[in-house]
Amino acid sequence: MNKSLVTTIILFGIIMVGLIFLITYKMYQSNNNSEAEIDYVIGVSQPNLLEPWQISMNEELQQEALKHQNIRVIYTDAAQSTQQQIDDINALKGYDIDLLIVSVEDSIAMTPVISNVYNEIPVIVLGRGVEGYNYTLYIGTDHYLIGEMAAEATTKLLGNQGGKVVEVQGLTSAVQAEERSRGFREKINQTKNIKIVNTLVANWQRDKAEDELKALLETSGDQPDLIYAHNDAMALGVYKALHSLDVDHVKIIGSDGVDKINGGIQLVKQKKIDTTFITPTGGKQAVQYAIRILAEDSEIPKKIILRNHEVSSQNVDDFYLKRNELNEHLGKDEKVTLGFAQVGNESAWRTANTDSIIKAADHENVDLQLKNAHNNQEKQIAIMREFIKQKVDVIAFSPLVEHGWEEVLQEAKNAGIPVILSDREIKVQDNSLWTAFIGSDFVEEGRRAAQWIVDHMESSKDTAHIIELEGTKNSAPATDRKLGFKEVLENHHNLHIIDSLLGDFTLGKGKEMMEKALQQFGSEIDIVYAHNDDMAIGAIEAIEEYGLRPGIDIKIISIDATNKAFKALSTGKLNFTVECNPLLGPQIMQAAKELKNGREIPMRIITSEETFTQEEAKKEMKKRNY
Ligand code: GYE
Repeated sequence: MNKSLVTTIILFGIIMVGLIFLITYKMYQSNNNSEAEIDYVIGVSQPNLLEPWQISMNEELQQEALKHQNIRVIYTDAAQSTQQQIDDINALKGYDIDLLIVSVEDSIAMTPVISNVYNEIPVIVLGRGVEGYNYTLYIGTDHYLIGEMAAEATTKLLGNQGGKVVEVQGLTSAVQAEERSRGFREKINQTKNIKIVNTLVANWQRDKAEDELKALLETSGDQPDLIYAHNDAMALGVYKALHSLDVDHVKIIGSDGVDKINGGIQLVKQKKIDTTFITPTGGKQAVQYAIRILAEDSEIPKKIILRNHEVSSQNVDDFYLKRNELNEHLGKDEKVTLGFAQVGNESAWRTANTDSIIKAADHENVDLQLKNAHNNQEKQIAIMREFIKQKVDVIAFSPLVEHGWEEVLQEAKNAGIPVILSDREIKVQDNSLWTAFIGSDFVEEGRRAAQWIVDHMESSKDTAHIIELEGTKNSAPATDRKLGFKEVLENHHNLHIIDSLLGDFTLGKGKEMMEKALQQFGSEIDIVYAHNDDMAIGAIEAIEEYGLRPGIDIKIISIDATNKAFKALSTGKLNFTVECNPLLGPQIMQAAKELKNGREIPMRIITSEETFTQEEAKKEMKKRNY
C-alpha cells in the first residue's frame, strides 16, 4: 500500500477522531453550560394551556427564555383548576425559584396566594390581573378598554337600527371578565337602540359557551342580533351553536386575536366571527423584565399596559402586512428628534422632572427640543403646533389639564407624529389620538394618603376635620388624587373634608389657601391633605405663623416625596408623603426611540412608587436623588 494512501488514511482518521471529540465536547459543554452557569431559576404558573391565547403566551415565554443561557424556566399548567394552581405555585417555591411569572384565571382566589409569594420573591403578573398592588410588575392589557372597544364594534356592526345583544362572560371571579363586562355595558348603556337581553357565563371555555347558547336559544326562541364573547374560544363555541341551529344572521365578537388554528385571526378570516381584538400576551416582555428585576435594575415600572388592536373582515389582511413591517424594523436604531412641551415650573417635582428629561436626552443621544408653557394651555398647544411644523419625529407633553387637546392631537396624527403623554393623562373620546402614557396612578396615590389617616386615627370613632389643598383645576393629578382619597374616606364617616381649596400645586398658593382656612376654621382643623409637597410646605409656614405646630396640632399628608418633603418629615412638621416619581426621562427617551424606529410600545407604563413616614424618611433621606 503506497505511502501517500497510508498518510491520507491516518490523516482522515485523526480528523474524524478530532471531529467526534469536538462534537462530544460541544454537547458536554452545552449541558454543562446550562448546568454550570444558571444564575436564576424562574417559575411560570399557567392557569391552563387549553386556550389558544394562553398557549401562545407560553410559546412567547419559551422563545424569549431560550435567548438567555443563564436562566432556567420551570413551567406548570393548572388545567383550569384554581386549587391545582395554588399547589403548582407551592411546588415552584419548593424548587427555590428566584422569581415567579403567573397568569391567573381566578383573581379573587389567587390574589392572597400571590401576595404571600411577593413577600419572599419578585412576582410578575402576566395577562390577567389580580386585585391590589402586591406584586412587582403587572404586564397585560386594559380589559375595561377591550369592553369599550367591543361596544364600539357592536354599534358599528348593528348600524343605526341597533338590536338585541347577548353577552357571554368569562369566569366571573376573574378581574378581566368583570372589567370587560363593565367597559362593554357602560358604553352600550349610552346607546338608545342596543339592548343587552341576556348574559351567559361560560368560564372562558368553548364547549360551555356552545352548550349554554344552544340551551338559551332552544328555550327562549328569541334570537339576538349580536353576541359578544369575552374571548375567541367562547366566540367559536357561539359560532358552533348558531351553525348547528342554522342561524347565520347573528354577528359575533370575540377577543384575544391569536393567529393560530381556531385563534381569533383565523376565525375572522374564515368569517366564523366578525371582530376580535388582538390582546398581546406580554410573554416576551415578561422574560425581559424578569432578567432586569433579578439584576436589581432600579427602573422597573409597576404596570405595563399593552395596546389592543381591533381586527375585522375590513383589516384582517393588513394584520399580516403590519406584522411583517414590525419585524422589518427590528434592530433599526435611527436618531430621533423629540419635541417636549413642558407644562410649567410650578413645583420641586416639576423641576426634577424637567431635569430628568434633559439628562436622559443627553444620555440617549436624542435631539430634544424642550419648551415651557408656564401653566398656560393655549401656550402649550402653540408649542405643539410649532413642533408639528418642524416635523419632529415624536412629540411628548405633560398636559396642564385633562380636556381640550383633540384638535392639536388630530393635527399631529394627520402629520404622522406619535404623541407621548408624560406624567398626566387626558380625557379624549378617541384614544388613538395619543400613543403612550408614562406616569403614575394618581387614584392609587390618593388612596394611600387617605389610608394613612385611617391607620393613624386613635380610634375609628374619633372625628377628624380635613382641609384639602387641591392641585391645578381639571388636571389629572388633582382630579384623580381627590377621587382616590374620597374613595377611602367613603368608608369612614368620622373623617370629614371641611373645605377644599385651590392651591394650584405651588408653595405660594398653598400657603395663601392655608391662611384662609386657618382664618375660617382655626384649631378646628385636624388634618391637611395636600395634593403635592409644595402646597404642604406652604401650609406648614402658614400654620407656624398662625401659632400652631404643624405635624402635631395639625397632621399633614402630601404627595410627591421630594427632598422638601423629606426635610419636613425629618423635622416632624410633615407626617406622611406618598411618592410620585418625576424621573420619567429614561422611559420617555426609550419610548421615543422605539417609535422612531417603527416598533410598537406599551399603551401605558405606570411607575412603581412607595410611601414614607417620618421614621422611614430619616433612613431614606440620603439615598434620594430628587
Ligand atoms: O405631583 C406636582 C406637579 O403632574 C404628577 O404636577 C405631576 C404633578 C406633581 O406640579 O408637584
